[in-house]
Amino acid sequence: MSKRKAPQESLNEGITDFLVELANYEKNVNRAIHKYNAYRKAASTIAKYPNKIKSGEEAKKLLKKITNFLQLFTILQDGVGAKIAEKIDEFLQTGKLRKLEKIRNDDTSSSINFLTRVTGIGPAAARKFFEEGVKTLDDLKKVEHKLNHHQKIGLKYFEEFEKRIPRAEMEKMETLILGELTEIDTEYIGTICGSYRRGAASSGDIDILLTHPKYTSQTEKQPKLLHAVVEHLESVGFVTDTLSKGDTKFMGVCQLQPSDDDEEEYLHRRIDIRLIPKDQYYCGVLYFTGSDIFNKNMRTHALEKGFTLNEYTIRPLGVTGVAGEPLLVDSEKDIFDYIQYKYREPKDRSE
Ligand code: DCT
Ligand code: MG
Repeated sequence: MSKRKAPQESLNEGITDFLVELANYEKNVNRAIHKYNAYRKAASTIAKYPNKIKSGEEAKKLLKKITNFLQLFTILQDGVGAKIAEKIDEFLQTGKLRKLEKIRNDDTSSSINFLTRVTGIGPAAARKFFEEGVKTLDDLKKVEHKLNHHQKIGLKYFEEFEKRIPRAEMEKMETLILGELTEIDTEYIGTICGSYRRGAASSGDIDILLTHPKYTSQTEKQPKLLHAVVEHLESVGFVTDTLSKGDTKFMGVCQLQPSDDDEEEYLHRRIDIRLIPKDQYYCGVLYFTGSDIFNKNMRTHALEKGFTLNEYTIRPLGVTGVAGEPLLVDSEKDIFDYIQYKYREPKDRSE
């Protein structure tokens, strides 16, 4: 999962920027995940609005209109709905937000927020480091012995991981990875998911899903299918570091080797590879294509239709609310069909 989201371009960029900044503050500093979701949802709804918003009231109507009952409940419960409208008014009238100015000037908030930008440092670790007096990159370097392996790599490549990956580079990596897969075993199926699959101009990281017809949820675990790929990608010099390597999930670092006509070296990039049983592959592809907001909306719709959907399976819910056996899925479209949701191409799944 990438840490730095691409800014949303819209007529209301000022508003969506401050909503995203508030969202990150709620997640990283307050660990208030519902508030984070409510702010993200508001930002993404406003980003899609084709007019320039002139008042908080206008935004409030917009949020109400598009928000379905379950999400509205979340927003009201957190008291964010009305407060977002107030903030938009303040921003439109004064060009800034006192709450954000305060957060930015507050040593605790700004330090914790900063530390969470290092991969491997979540909100809890960031607070712990802060309480030990560690606030900056230099501070982290001084206490390197206190970092775990993942955090050490995060620190080592901090500047590189902050940079988003241009689509042209993502395309090169896709060609390389899919080509190497067939070198190992022609039966591998791989998909680069995440924002790249949604057609984004840049991506925060590379999210690869992998399956093989010989591996299903009924067979034994087959970690070798994953490890063979990782080792091969290491041997060709593409995978450079490992953050963690389990039976079904590899998290690491990769880098393209420059070809003769490349002027510059490529940066180190975050890469995740997940091995998924074939019968669960399309639920996985759907989930890891996202966006996270699209996934939330689709899951809510599934529930309304009496199904429970996650990254592994779609299952019908009985009258008592108990989930039944997983349904057969052979494409993403099958999942949309089960819940009577109009099929959306990956490029139309930003929310
Ligand atoms: N995902 C999700 N819910 C989350 C996090 C992730 O549903 N809380 C899914 C949707 C996207 C996918 O996993 C990959 O996550 P990211 O890499 O964080 O998102 P992205 O859309 O690929 O964005 P980026 O370009 O920043 O990597
Ligand atoms: Mg991604």
